[in-house]
Amino acid sequence: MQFDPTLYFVTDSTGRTDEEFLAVVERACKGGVTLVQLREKERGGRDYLRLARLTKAVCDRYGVPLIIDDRVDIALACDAAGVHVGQSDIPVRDARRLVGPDKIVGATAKTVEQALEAYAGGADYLGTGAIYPTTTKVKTILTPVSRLNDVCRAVPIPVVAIGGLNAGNMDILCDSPIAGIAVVSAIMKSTDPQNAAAELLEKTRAIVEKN
Ligand code: TZP
Ligand code: MG
Repeated sequence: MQFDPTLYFVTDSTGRTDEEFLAVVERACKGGVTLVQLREKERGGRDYLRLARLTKAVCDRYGVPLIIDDRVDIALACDAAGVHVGQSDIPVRDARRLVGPDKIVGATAKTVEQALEAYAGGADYLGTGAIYPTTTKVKTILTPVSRLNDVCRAVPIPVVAIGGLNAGNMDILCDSPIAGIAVVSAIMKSTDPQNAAAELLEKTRAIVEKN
C-alpha cells in the first residue's frame, strides 16, 4: 500500500472522551498529517476495536491511512491500513504473514541490527527514537541523531524520527535523511492541533526534500 510518512501523528486518547479525542484526530487530519497511528496501551481488545473503528471513520474522510499500534487482530478487524510493531510485540515477519502483502507493516528499530531484521521481515517503514526525552513513553532510551542517520542509510524503506519532537526543536534533524517525523504531544497537547500539524508538516517537508 502506498503511503506518505512525512508527518505521522501517533495518538494518545488518555484523559479524553471519544468526542474530544476524535475532534483532535479530525483537526490533525485537516492540518495535513499524512499518517495516523492509534496507540492504546490500556484498552482491552473490544474497546480498542471500538475506538479504532471510530478513528478510521475520521481518517477515511480525509484519506489518511490509519495504523494500529501493537495489535494485528485489531488492525485486521477494523480494516486499518496497517499495523505497527515494537521490539516486544510479535516479530515483523509474523505480522506480515498475518496481514498479507497489501497492508502497511511498521516497526520500531533503535539500531542498525534491528532495522535490518525488520526490513528482512517485510517492514514498510521504521520508527526510530527517542530523539528527545519524552513523557509519552516512559523508560525510552534516547537515540543519538548519528544512530538515526545510520538506520536511515542501512535500509531502503522510509525511516521516521520520533520522541519529544516539536516545531521548535526539530532543527536537530536538518541534515538527517529521514522520510518524516512522528509526534504525539506536539499535536495531541496543542491548543490548536490543526495549526500545529500544518506547521510541523511544512518544517518536515523542508527537511525531507533537502536531504
Ligand atoms: N516511541 C519512542 S518515543 C515515543 C514513542 C511512541 C513517544 C513520542 O511521543 P512525543 O509526545 O511526541 O514525545
Ligand atoms: Mg508496541
